[in-house]
Amino acid sequence: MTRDEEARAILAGNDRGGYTVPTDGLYPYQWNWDSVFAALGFAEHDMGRAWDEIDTLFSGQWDNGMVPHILFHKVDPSYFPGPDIWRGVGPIPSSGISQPPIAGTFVRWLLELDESFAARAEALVPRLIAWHRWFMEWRSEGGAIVVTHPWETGRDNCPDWDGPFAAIEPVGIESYRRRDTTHVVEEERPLQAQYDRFLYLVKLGAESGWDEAYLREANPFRVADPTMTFTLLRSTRDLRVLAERFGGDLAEIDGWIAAMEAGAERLWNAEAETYDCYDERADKHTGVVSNASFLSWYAGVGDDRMLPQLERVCGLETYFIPSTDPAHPAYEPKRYWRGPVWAMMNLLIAKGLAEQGHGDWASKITENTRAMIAENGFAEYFDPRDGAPAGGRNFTWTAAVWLAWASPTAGRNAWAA
Ligand code: 9WN
Repeated sequence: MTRDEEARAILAGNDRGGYTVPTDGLYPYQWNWDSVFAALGFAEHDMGRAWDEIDTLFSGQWDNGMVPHILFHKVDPSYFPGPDIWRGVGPIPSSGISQPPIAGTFVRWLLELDESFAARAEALVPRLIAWHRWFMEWRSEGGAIVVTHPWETGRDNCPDWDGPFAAIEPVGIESYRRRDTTHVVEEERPLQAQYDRFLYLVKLGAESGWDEAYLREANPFRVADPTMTFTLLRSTRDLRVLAERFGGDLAEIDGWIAAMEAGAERLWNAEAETYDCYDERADKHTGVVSNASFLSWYAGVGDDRMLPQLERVCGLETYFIPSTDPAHPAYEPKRYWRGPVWAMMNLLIAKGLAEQGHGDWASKITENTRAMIAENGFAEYFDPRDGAPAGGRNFTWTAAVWLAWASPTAGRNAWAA
C-alpha cells in the first residue's frame, strides 16, 4: 500500500458513521479538533463526508454555545474518564470543556474547495458565532483566551502547566484506573501527578454543573494560552468572511478581533522573547517556547518577532517543530506534549507562515513533515531526534494532514509555495 492508500484506509477504519475516532482503543470517541482535521482529510476524496464530520461535532453544542472537546456517542470502557465522570450538560453526553476552535477556519477552507456545499456552511455560521461568543464571554482575559483545564488546549501535559499544577493539591478525587497506559507505554504519556490534577479539575467543573461564572472565580487553574488565543483569533477572521456572506453581526465580530489582537500582546513575554502562556492566578508568564508559540503567523499577529525562535528551535533536532523547546530543562522528546512533533500543529504553523510571506519556511516544514510521516507512518506524534513513532498508531489527524497537505500528491501543497 502507498502512504496515500494507507491514509485513506485509516480514515475509513476510524470512521464510526458521521464522525471519526482519533484512533481505535486509545481514543474511542469524537474529539473536537481531531474531527475538524479529519474533515480536511475527507475533503480530498469525499466532500459530503467532510461536512458530515463538522455537522456531527456541532450536534453536541450546548445551549450556552460551547462545543465540547469530547462527544461520547457510544459508551466505551477503553477510555477514562467517560461520560459518568464528566457529566456534561449538552444535548448528547459530552465532556464539559472545549478545545482549540479551528472549525471556523476549516469551514471556510472546505467551502473554498467546493462551492456547491454553501448551504452546509451557511447552516453552521450561527453555530460558530454562538461558540465564539461563549469564548469571548467566559474565557477572555483582556482578549487573551484562558482555559480552565489543560485538556482544553489539546496540549495536555506541556511544561506550561508545571507552575499552575504545583499550586494545586488534588484533594478529594476518588480512586481511579487509567486506561491510556494500557494502550501506550508510560514513558510516552503524562505522569500520574498530572492525571490526578486533570481529574481534580474535571470533578470541580462537574460538581458545579459546568457553571462558568462559578469556575471563573473558583477554579485554581486559569491560564491564557497561545493555542486557544491564536486559533480563535484566526477562526474569527475567517468567520467574519463567512458572516459577510451568510449573515451575522459584523460589528460584534470586529470587536472580538480587536480584543484578541490586544490579548495576543498579553501573551508576549518580552523577557523570554516569545509568545507563551500567562498564568492568571499567579499573574505571570510560564516562560516556555512551544509549538503553540509559532501559531502567531496563523493568527496574523506579531509580524516576524517569532522568527529568531523558529530558526533556533528548528535547528536543534532533526524533525521539527518540537512541542517543547529542546533547550528547555523540561524537554522530553518522547513524552507527549513535552517534546514530540505533532504533524497537525505543523500544518497550522506552515499555513500561517506561507500566508505571511515565509514560503521558504512553510516549504521546509512541509518537507520535514513529509519525510517524518513517509518514513515512520501515521503515529499520533514523533520523536524529534529521529522521527520514531510514538503514542497511538493509525492516527486520524496524521492521516488527514498527510492527505490534505504533507503528501507529495496533496491538493493543497500550494500552501508551501
Ligand atoms: C484528552 C485526541 C486527543 C487530542 C489532544 C491530545 C489527547 C486526550 C487524552 O488526545 O488528549 O483530551 O486523553 O490524552 O492531547 O490534543 O485532541 O486525539
